[in-house]
Amino acid sequence: MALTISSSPSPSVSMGLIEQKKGVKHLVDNSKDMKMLPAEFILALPEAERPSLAIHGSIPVIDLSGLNGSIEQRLSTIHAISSACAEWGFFRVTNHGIKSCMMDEMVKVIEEFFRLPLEEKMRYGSEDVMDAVRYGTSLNTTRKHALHWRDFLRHYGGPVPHSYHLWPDNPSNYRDIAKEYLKEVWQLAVKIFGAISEGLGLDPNYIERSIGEGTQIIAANYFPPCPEPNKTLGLAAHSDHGGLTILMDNGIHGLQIKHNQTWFAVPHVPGTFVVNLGDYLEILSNGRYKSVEHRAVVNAEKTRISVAVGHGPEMDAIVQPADPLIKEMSESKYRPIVYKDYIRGQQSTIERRKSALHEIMTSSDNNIDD
Ligand SMILES: O=C(O)CCC(=O)C(=O)O
Repeated sequence: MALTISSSPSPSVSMGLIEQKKGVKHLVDNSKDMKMLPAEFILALPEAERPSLAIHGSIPVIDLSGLNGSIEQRLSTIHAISSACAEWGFFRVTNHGIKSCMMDEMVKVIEEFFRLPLEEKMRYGSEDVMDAVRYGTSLNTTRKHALHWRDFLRHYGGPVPHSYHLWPDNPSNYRDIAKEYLKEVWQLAVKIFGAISEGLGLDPNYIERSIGEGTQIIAANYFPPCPEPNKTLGLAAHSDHGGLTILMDNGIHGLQIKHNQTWFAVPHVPGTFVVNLGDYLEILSNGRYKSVEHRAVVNAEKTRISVAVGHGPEMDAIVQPADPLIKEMSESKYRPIVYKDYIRGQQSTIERRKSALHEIMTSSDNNIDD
């Protein structure tokens, strides 16, 4: 079907639902002279929330080699992680043990996937947020709200990836590369979970035990160049539902995080990962640590690719604060909820931000997040 996008500078250009579902890469590839953003993508962003107004800042940097060093180095690294979790909810890790060539290979195969013909990617098209493998676009195309300038591929991973046989088989090396990458990233998450457990005064294996078999979800995001990047977003402000997300990108800037009510642009640093806390850790820590709102902005010149891997408990786990922390604070600040119900609720909200988390808070006083 022909696109209804016109190159005329009319603010009313708009797309049909079928065209929307084909995604933004398809849209850009088929509208060479697009000067204006189609109306569906224009987000009502308050002036202070405009992507270009973010402050350039730096998040804490943690050298993870300290966790394998002397007792003093280990304790000082745990202390640094604990402070970063309490103050920022975001930090960058260096000396994490994953080779740069493996990171590069993963980004490359993701890029090859998105460059496949649309019909090939559409084999994985799905709007059910719980499906094992999903290719899609925006945040939720079934809802009547402004679209986001992003296509994505998502699937489960895990130390023993049960859905491996469903992962994309084109590019032909995708499964092998993703399996190896996700295994290493899982081990990294477990290592950081251990340090966070200790920093919370819990047994070092506390979080690892709480997640059981665990859930690992990869979200590979593709953000093509956008004609009016200041009017839309690649991904709206949201917190992640899991415990820890481990993120890298292809070197093109785009991640912004909300800290002290201000948007900060997080620069790309080659060979490092950006790690952030999700809602599961806010709940488990009984609010001592906060999950942090973040978003992806787009740009007019270059395609950005980001690869976010989230780690949380197994789907049927009951998510609730750790017992020792409830005792310490004499209250539980969050109502228990089954993890998969939490995900379903969070993924179907229109106003993402931290609205799903606010729903399970026991006191409205807790709604101040950062
Ligand atoms: O692209 C980014 O930097 C952020 C990605 C992200 O937040 C997500 O996939 O949930």
